[in-house]
Amino acid sequence: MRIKRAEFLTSLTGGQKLPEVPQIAVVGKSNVGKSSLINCLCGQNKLARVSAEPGKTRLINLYRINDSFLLVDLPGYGYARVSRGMQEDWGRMMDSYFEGATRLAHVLHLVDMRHEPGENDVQMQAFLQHNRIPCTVVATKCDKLSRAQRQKAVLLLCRTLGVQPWEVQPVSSVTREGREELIDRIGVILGEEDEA
Ligand SMILES: Nc1nc2c(ncn2[C@@H]2O[C@H](COP(=O)(O)OP(=O)(O)OP(=O)(O)O)[C@@H](O)[C@H]2O)c(=O)[nH]1
Ligand SMILES: [Mg+2]
Repeated sequence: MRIKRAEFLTSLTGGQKLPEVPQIAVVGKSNVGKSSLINCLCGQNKLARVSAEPGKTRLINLYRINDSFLLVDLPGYGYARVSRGMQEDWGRMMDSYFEGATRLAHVLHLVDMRHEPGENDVQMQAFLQHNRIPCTVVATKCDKLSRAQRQKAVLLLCRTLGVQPWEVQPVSSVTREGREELIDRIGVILGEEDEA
């Protein structure tokens, strides 16, 4: 697959009806690189807003790709400095997204490759597995690790999150490593969705 067209569609706070088109959702801890990955996949650097400050994306942002599917940038979890009220808002937004997303084809679960997954990463992966939501673990910021460190990190991700090595895709939004592989994977997923 090639990403030929990408445009911002709208922001939601949860509860609104979602467009009836296939969706690929991006989840992960705050600051893991979700918005950067969307920009990298789309080959644009200002489509999604990136910030060195965690907690930048606080809404559900929808991007329309090739007029055929949506990339969904979900707000990050685990940002310690938000109030309890905001954490509850986050939970409600996520619940309402997953309940309403009848055309959810796949989730990209982003985890920073440099660190051991945290409790909330484990919980997110368990939620996806429990709800049988097909998922790829995207190991971000791979540019920061050597080849040997990456191998170790992938094994650690598999062990702590309970996934298989082929379900993990290392990427870097800086060097664009792993980008083609991820786009091909999305192409296959959407192709299967078309046939279903
Ligand atoms: N070295 C490196 N830095 C990255 C990469 N991806 C993102 N970053 C940096 O990580 C920081 C956070 O990136 P964002 O894309 O805003 O992260 P996010 O997950 O969307 O964050 P929230 O919206 O706050 O949840 C920024 O400073 C990015 O420049 C990567 O692949 N490699
Ligand atoms: Mg973001």
